[in-house]
Amino acid sequence: MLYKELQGHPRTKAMTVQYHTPKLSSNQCGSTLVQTIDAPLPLVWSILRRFDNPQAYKQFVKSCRLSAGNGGVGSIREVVVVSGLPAATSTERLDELDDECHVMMISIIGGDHRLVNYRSTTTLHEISDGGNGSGKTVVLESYVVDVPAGNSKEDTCCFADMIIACNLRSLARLTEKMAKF
Ligand code: A8S
Repeated sequence: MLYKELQGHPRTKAMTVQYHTPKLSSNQCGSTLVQTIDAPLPLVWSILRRFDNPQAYKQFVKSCRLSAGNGGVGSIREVVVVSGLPAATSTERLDELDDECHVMMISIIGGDHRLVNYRSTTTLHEISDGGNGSGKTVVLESYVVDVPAGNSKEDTCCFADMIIACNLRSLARLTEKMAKF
């Protein structure tokens, strides 16, 4: 319902076409996830934009340190993931961070896991509150990734979707709690 409303919004429509219509080659898969958050966009952006601190809301991240840059575009982070996943580490680069349009793009460039050539784009969209400061935010996150040899597109996307959905729900829980204070 909210997403439908948003899609009708000209600016969001343009951003959806520009950022969330990935071109897939035959050995790739991808999808777009949506999360509505009952917290104002500036608050959600302040948490999301911290490339150096994904563990603020990503529950599968055990630790993270920057190996290049200071959190701006071109920075590289070394992520260690919690145990129990088919992965241990991930090396990720910040490709775009647009504080005006609220666009963040990340590439996974290495690490010990199966999501090769993973690239994601996350954008935030404000649902207007009529000026009383109680605005909501819609998060759109899309990604493209290579399908590993011996895996199906469905299984690969199902795995990535599960992680992203957890991340977005956790971002919602955190910022909704912060918004109450
Ligand atoms: C993100 C998105 C994803 C992260 C995946 C899909 C990952 O960090 C985890 C398990 C893996 O097998 C791959 O925005 C990788 O974080 C939790 C280590 C990359």
